Amino acid sequence: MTYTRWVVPRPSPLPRSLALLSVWVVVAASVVGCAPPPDPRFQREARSSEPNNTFDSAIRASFDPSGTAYLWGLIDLGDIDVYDLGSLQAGDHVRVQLEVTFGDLLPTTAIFDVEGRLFVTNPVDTVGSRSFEFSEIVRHDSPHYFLGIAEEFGTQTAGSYELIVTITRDGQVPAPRAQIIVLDFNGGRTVIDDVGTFNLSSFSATDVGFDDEQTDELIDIIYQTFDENFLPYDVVVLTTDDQQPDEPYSVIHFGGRDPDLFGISENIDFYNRDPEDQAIIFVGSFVSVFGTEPTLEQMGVALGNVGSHEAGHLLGLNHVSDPYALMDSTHPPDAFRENQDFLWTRLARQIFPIGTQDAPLLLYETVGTRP
Ligand SMILES: [Ca+2]
Ligand SMILES: [Ca+2]
Ligand SMILES: [Ca+2]
Ligand SMILES: [Ca+2]
Ligand SMILES: [Zn+2]
Repeated sequence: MTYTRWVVPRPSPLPRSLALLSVWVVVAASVVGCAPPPDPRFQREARSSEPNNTFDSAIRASFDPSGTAYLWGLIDLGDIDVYDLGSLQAGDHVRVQLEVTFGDLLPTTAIFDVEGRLFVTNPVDTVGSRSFEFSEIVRHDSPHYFLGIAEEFGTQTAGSYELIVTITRDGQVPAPRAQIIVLDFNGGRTVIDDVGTFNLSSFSATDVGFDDEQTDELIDIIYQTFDENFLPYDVVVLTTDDQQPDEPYSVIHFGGRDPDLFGISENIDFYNRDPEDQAIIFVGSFVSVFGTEPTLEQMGVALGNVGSHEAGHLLGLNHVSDPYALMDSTHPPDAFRENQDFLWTRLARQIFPIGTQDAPLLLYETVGTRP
């Protein structure tokens, strides 16, 4: 899976609206006519339950005594179904099993707290799947958690689903764990799991249109930008000039070029299960992409911010839509040569059509605060 921060063209939301009703009728009729009736255990989303497209209009999921809810519903083009899972406490374990039972629906799911802040989504390796499961441990108490289902962004698919949500109570909350991140400017053969093998040249300021003598100054600006972005969090930022740490560490490589990408990360590693994952910043992609020619300082800030963005993915953060946020994926490149930070702001529509991501909270829950 590749995660980029290239500007993604956004289709106009208007033309689809006319098609909605007819597609609903076709899918609904087909489900009634052809699909087997849902298992009687499943709580059926009735037409009268719609719109249930927001946290405020969520359908209350009913759980059996063992803590399992069986939910059945229909996603029409542009539809979102939101279920209220009720109150969850830190340490509760939530397991989601989703299966598309009819239609061409490519589903995506996300769970949010009462403030609409993202808790977890289905993992990136389930993108394009019609059946998947995932689980996660709740990090903070909330009187309501909400589970949303929608079509994957831009797929224009629809269908019915069966959703089984199982909650196991009274578990342990994993303690936040510090993370070391090494900024690697040396180049060389770089193997990134599930992504590919790259032969990167060692970093030079000439890669981004400056003089070779400015390389050390540029690296210093990149380091300072990166370190400033992670200042509140227990993330130790090193470069390949530092002694190689004994503990596990993640690596952000700076080198190479790619026709479509500024950077690529191994994963969106929710709650940082893997402390040894990697990302690449394709420095050659930063030439001739800005509205005006950047200064050396602006180029260093842009490289440091995009490096921080990829590191954010390696710590579990998703894309948002906000030019001041490091995890932004929807604004032109000029945004990331200015100061950006990890912010609580709205999710990119590509991730989920409603809700926010509180990046500072997720980072505190994942790596903790810097001592
Ligand atoms: Ca629905
Ligand atoms: Ca709905
Ligand atoms: Ca990681
Ligand atoms: Ca910043
Ligand atoms: Zn990204």
